[in-house]
Amino acid sequence: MSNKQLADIFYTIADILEIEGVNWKPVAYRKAALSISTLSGDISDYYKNGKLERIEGVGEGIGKKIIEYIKTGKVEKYEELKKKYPIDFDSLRQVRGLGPKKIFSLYKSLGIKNIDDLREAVSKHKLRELEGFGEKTEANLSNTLASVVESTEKRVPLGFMLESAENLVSELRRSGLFNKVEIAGSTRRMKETIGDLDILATSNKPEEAMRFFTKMKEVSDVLVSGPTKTSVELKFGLNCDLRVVEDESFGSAMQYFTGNKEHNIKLRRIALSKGLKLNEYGIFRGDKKVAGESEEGVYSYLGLDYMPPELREDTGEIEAAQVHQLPKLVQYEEILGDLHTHTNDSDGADSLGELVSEAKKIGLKYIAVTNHSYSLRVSKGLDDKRFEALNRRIEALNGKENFSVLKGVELEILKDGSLDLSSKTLLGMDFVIGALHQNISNDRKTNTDRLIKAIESGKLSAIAHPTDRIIGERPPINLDLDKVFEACEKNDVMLEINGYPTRSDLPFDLVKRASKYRVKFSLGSDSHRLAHLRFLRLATAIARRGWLTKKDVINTLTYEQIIKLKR
Ligand code: DGT
Ligand code: CA
Ligand code: CA
Repeated sequence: MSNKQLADIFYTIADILEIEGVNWKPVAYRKAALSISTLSGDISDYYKNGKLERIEGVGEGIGKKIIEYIKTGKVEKYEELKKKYPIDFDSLRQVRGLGPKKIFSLYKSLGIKNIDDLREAVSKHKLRELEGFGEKTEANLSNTLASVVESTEKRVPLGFMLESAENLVSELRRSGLFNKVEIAGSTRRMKETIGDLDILATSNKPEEAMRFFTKMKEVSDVLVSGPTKTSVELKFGLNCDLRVVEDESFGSAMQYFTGNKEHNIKLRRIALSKGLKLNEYGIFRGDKKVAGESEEGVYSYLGLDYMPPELREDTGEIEAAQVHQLPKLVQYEEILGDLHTHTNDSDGADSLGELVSEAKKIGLKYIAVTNHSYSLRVSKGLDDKRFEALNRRIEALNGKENFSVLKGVELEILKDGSLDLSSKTLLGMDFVIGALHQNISNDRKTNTDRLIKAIESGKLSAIAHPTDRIIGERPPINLDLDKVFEACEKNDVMLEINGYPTRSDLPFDLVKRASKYRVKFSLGSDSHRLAHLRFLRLATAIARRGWLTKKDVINTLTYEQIIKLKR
């Protein structure tokens, strides 16, 4: 029983209701499913604390289904619908270009129930004869299928877990049973998704300390228990390894258990080439330990500059550290504002006033309010007139108490590459993020041309979540990214790094690739409720993982500097 399973049940109910032509309900189920899959705590705890209705999109009807699931492990309506439609929607939904109706028509005509059936049908060229498919669609599907994420690997987006992980560490520290407690592993590297949580500690009372850990309220099950390593399952849907090491090895243990594996292997090779041995206990010359207490000491003994955890992915950081050429990464504290947020004027949960006061509270100097434009009907997009009114409200707020708001929009790029609002409205905006959300083709050239036409319009500040992938849900759009980056360079259009956990888009490797062009990056949380503003930190992490420096990221500029940027 988990948040994800329940969310999948609701997504499937939505898909089936859509096939049956039911109005509105599919949207409601999808909204609830999205909220549930992004909760930071266990859904049953929300129920126990009487907080179900506080979850966005959960009203009375859906609330009842959640309670039914918590009590019985099942949702009767789902079981009924599944009997009528024995289709694996969870996997087929991940294939870009396949909506519920297409999935159903594949089932009706070819008996396709899951990804394997679909792969087989595509390889036997059975789709080209079907109405609404054809040879080109078949070829595109064949490409898309190759990149569908295998759902067997259970990884969770870092952003949904980070705060819970940090709270857990704080609690361990407060117990007084540890000398040091630190997060290691992929979480310390701020990797976009994490497989499990690794925590390192030192303690004078390891047995008592481990006992404290296994009894914590966040722990649902103890998998392995010992004085140096204990593994548990956490209620928020993640396994966690806690290792207790000696104080004098803490630095090498941090180095080793932060990884990643490839980075570690390369370091060990360097150690060997210098006649040294490197492991999680230290660096050794023969039997003599020569480093290991601090992580800096480990790197410097190997002749390497210290590198921030975000860089440790073996993508050139070790070679750069050998010749003192590591980039000076943009710092978390240098980010002054958030350049992608929504209010309840479109599909956000909170009002402009609430969003602004929360942003101030967490120390930001400005935000861009970037609600959806008219054509994104599911998100209550605004037309020219409503933007006009909203912008007047923003102007009235502006400049008070050392805080500023940019008039912005997350603008639909229409099917033919034209823009969704009038030139007049767009000229009145401070920050325009162009986005592809609808009518995405499987054809690379079609998508690329469409996006480039918008980039060349001279009206965009940035491209929102450029690949449009959703982790665990759908692969990136089929795009010629180098052409897109080149067009951005030529037309002075920025690339967004969207920190919303399931987006994390651009991903870090593409950030690094894009930075070879003369382009700037804008960071945004894509916040749809107050608590989401914290995802800006995840966008900064991706910028750092993509080797960006202060001058690459425009959120390091002041409000006055940003509104002066030419567009
Ligand atoms: P994850 O949990 O899949 O998100 O990724 P990590 O990087 O946290 O990996 P995990 O939890 O398996 O291991 C924690 C760290 O331990 C990893 O970052 C590097 C180190 N490590 C794990 N396996 C190996 C290995 O076979 N060789 C070396 N040298 N280091 C390893
Ligand atoms: Ca891990
Ligand atoms: Ca681990």
